[in-house]
Amino acid sequence: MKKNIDNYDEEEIKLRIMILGKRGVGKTSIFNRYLNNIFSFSSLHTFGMECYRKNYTINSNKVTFYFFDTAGQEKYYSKFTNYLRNANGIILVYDITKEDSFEIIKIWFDQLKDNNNTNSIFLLGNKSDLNTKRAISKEDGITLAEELNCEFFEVSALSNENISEAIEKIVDITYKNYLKEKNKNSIYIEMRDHKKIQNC
Ligand SMILES: Nc1nc2c(ncn2[C@@H]2O[C@H](COP(=O)(O)OP(=O)(O)OP(=O)(O)O)[C@@H](O)[C@H]2O)c(=O)[nH]1
Ligand SMILES: [Mg+2]
Repeated sequence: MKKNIDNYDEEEIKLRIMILGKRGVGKTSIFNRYLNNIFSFSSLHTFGMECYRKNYTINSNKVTFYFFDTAGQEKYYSKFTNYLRNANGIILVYDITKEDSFEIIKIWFDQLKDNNNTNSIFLLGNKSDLNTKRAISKEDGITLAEELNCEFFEVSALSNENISEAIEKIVDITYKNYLKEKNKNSIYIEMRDHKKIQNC
């Protein structure tokens, strides 16, 4: 069977996506809606981290995605550093009715960049159903996403607006970026090997 650069079978591509955001912005609800099509007004706070798995077939390749749902409570943040380093994609979520959840995104983005050089970073404004209580305009979301150079989506776990569209685009982009990175690495290895032979 054909092996990829990490010596895994081609079929065994496994990618990790982490979701981060302040307490109560709706991280767990977004995954619950996407993976199980359920929503609860009494969603419980996440403790530490939970992981969900979903299999995809993308361009005839089998890809398993692991979604890491993190707790928004600050005492857990330091524990995520190692996971962040290994994440292939990162989703930053804010609540469109809570200014503080939006303000903190930029700070987290800068910290993220110290731990992970992935280009697969996404910005999600959740609770778009609460339009009358909106504190962050859609334009502000778009502007921040442009500044951070990432894709932006407004979603609602409650009404299911844009949930699967956003997550599936995130999955697709993360996979494509992973392939780009992998190809870059194999070209580098080929060039290195070539040089070695020349020097012999
Ligand atoms: N109106 C509305 N409420 C939402 C939406 N998504 C989540 N909620 C509510 O917001 C609250 C928090 O949702 P969670 O999904 O538990 O939030 P979380 O980000 O996982 O919170 P932590 O695990 O504590 O970090 C719950 O009461 C949800 O019912 C949404 O799209 N619209
Ligand atoms: Mg949660």
